[in-house]
Amino acid sequence: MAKSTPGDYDAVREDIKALLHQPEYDDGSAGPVLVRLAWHSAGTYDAETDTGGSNGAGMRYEAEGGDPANAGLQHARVFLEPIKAAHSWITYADLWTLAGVVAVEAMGGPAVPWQPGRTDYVDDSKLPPPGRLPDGALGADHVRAIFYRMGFNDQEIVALCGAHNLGRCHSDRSGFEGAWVNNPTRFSNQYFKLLSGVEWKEKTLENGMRQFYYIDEDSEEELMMLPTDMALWFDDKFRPYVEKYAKDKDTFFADFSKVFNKLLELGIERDASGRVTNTDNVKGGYHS
Ligand code: DDH
Repeated sequence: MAKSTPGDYDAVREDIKALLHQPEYDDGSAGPVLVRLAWHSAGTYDAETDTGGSNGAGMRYEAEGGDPANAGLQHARVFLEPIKAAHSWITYADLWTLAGVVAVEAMGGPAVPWQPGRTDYVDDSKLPPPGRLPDGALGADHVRAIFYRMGFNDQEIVALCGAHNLGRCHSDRSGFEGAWVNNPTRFSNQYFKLLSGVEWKEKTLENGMRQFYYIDEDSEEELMMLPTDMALWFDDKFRPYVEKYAKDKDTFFADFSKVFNKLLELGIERDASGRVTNTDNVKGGYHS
């Protein structure tokens, strides 16, 4: 990996793309876990107190990284270490969010607008407490409570959850098991087609976790949904968006692009030129 001049984000993008192919890992791609890293780095945001969010890359520290919801994301961070080593000028907070955006597009998804400028300063007073991320075992009320806290509406919640077209659950990480779709390294609207189009049955895993399953007729592969995924289908206000995205891939892609960018911008303040203005408000913070 060649070193780059500060600000050469295209060089970083190229190196992220080159590391996505990981024959020994999961379904052969680092993409899904990188998307999850980007989401979890940002999804701690609380609009009311203006705490959490991707600024600060707090997951490097035990207080946030040790949240059980973040189990397994060390794989994503380790994948990105050679990139940080080659392009040492980029902040972790920018690298993690950029990697998610690059992965979505490289796996066939939409281009997502991405702006740099996040800081790695950790403001202790803004560190999110554990428990800010959603719990897959719960229902629609919980999903709304989590995403309304970040400032999203019902349509945006459904669009964001379409990311479960990617990757899989690991019993040693979340306790859930399996992939949502047949081709979990290809971004599409298949998740919504399955959610709305087939019959899901409930089962309890040996570890006591409850999830939903469907045996795909062609591949005979068992696919899964979390209780929170099913909640999008069972809930009268979420369901119309599931139906819309199942029918209309282009609208899903356009909406996902917008809302993934919004997620990654939570808590980032910018001036008219796009420069981040809240990188130095380090109250009792420390520099990494
Ligand atoms: Fe998710 N997610 N997610 N998710 N998520 C898991 C995996 C992945 C929930 C729970 C889980 C989003 C929303 C929710 C991705 C992206 C996104 C796993 C499995 C659980 C559990 C973890 C493991 O065992 O390895 C819940 C609950 C919600 C919710 O909305 C209520 C959102 C919004 C995104 C996003 O990116 C915008 C991705 C990608 C994965 C696959 C990771 C992998 O390693 O593969």
